[in-house]
Amino acid sequence: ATTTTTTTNHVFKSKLPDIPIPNHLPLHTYCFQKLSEFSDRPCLIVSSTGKSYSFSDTYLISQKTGAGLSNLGIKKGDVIMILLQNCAEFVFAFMGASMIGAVTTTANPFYTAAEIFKQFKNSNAKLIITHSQFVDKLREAPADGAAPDQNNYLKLGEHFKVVTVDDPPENCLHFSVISEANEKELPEVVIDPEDPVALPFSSGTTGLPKGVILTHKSLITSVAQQVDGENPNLYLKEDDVVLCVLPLFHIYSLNSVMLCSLRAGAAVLVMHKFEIGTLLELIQRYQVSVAAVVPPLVIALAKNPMVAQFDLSSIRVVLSGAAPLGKELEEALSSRVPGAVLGQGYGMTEAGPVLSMCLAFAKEPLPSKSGSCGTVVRNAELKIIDSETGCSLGYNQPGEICIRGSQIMKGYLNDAEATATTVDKEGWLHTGDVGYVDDDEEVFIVDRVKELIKFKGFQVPPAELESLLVSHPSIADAAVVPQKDEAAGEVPVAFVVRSNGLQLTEEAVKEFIAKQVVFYKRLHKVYFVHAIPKSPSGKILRKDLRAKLATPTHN
Ligand code: 4UW
Repeated sequence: ATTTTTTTNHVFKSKLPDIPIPNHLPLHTYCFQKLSEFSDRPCLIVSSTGKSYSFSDTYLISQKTGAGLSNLGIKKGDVIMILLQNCAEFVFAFMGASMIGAVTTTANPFYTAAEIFKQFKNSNAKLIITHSQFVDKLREAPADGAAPDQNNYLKLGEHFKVVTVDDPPENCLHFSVISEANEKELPEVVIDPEDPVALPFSSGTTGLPKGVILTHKSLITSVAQQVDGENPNLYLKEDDVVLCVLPLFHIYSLNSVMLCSLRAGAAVLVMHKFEIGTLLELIQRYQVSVAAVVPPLVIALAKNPMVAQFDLSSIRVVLSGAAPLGKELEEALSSRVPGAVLGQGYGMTEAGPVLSMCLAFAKEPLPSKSGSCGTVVRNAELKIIDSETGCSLGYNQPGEICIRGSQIMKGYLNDAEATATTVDKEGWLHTGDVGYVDDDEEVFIVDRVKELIKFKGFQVPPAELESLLVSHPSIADAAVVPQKDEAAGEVPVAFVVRSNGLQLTEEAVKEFIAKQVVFYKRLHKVYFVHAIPKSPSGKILRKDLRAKLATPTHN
């Protein structure tokens, strides 16, 4: 049934009652608040070695790491960069930094040197924690985007420190230097709930990646919205084993896997990288009960023939998010894990990140429909606005999704303008996603009006690729848009205007980009055109280009 009434101020709330949230605490205090209830239970299980850390181990090593960071000169408000694949040290470093009031910016270790240093400089980080295999990229990085010259380099060991979790190469320190410090030397710091603790990067609705300031208050609120209360929305138990295969450098895994499990007392099975055979074997061996996944992983679990050889019956919850999950896929997966509840969460880095979560995951579960992204989290408000009028819409009417609550970001780092266009004066965060809320309060996402391209849930900011493209001497203008793709959801493709004749080939353009960006930002197709369609104000008409891709005659 479609309701057509337009309510001028329709605000959607969770079906679960609001709860008290102790968001006056520092994040680490909140996460380890119930430590005594499960101090000897496994907290982190490292799948590659089988090593397990209890909650008290994890707490103690985090304290030591905090003290160690402080010994290296990291102070309250300083930023460290975690450039790690999933490992226990990620957790120790993040929590240790929180304990001394420092801020963690997380980045993908497969980024190119240019991508890493852009974020490193932008966030004014002081130290990088990584694996030795990535250190070569970190040597002699140009101090700005300009052409390198002798006086223009940041030198490893001189201008910044590098800590490796394995054998340290020259001029690097081993992680034990920080993690084996004396926890009694942990400096006493006063942390305000509004102090930043995490600084993930996101391009948001437009432009280049920006630092998203998430405070102690934001992250506590978001975790509590998921796992706190008599009837938690995402019910995690002490005997749960939560799969951590999604990268912790992305906010989804950082928040909904790591922080939520720490708070709730569930064990986290840390997987260094994704490989389907290993994953299946580990699920069986460690009796994984909660699997946080993204749609490409759902494809693997639903379709890979190897799945039949393993016992996946321990899985009781499959949580998918970060990109749209098709109904057919959801149903295909259900037949593989018939005992599990399947559902989605909907997140956005800037939203702290969770906006909505499937209520079938609750302690007292409520029914949910296939294709829905769940219901808005508790202690928050969601509205759907008409993009033309800005008025809020009622049930079943699609419009831009907006969210308000203590969990959302404080703002973008050093970018008041982008902050003001994303979070309005009344505190509503505008997501750039188009969706509606149905009669049962379930959120359905139908489109994206922002520029962002998502490759397997990873962010691909078109503006970043466009600025690289126009830096090519033979390119006059360029636009990058998403093209639908079965395996990745979306892939970036470019429309390019050549500046001097026809010499420049598609291959050359692809290669030019490929050597400057991480694998998932590579162009899958280049279309040469005479002009890029633009609005009178000079904005690329992305909708027109997307429409062009949908028709067979666009070349
Ligand atoms: N369906 C369709 C979805 C969905 C979606 C996100 O990289 P970011 O900034 O952030 C994320 C965070 C995802 C997330 C965090 C915590 C969590 O519990 C959870 O539930 C499983 C998911 O992806 O990208 C944000 C953009 O990604 C799209 C949407 O466009 C959003 O603005 N997106 N989730 N379920 N699209």
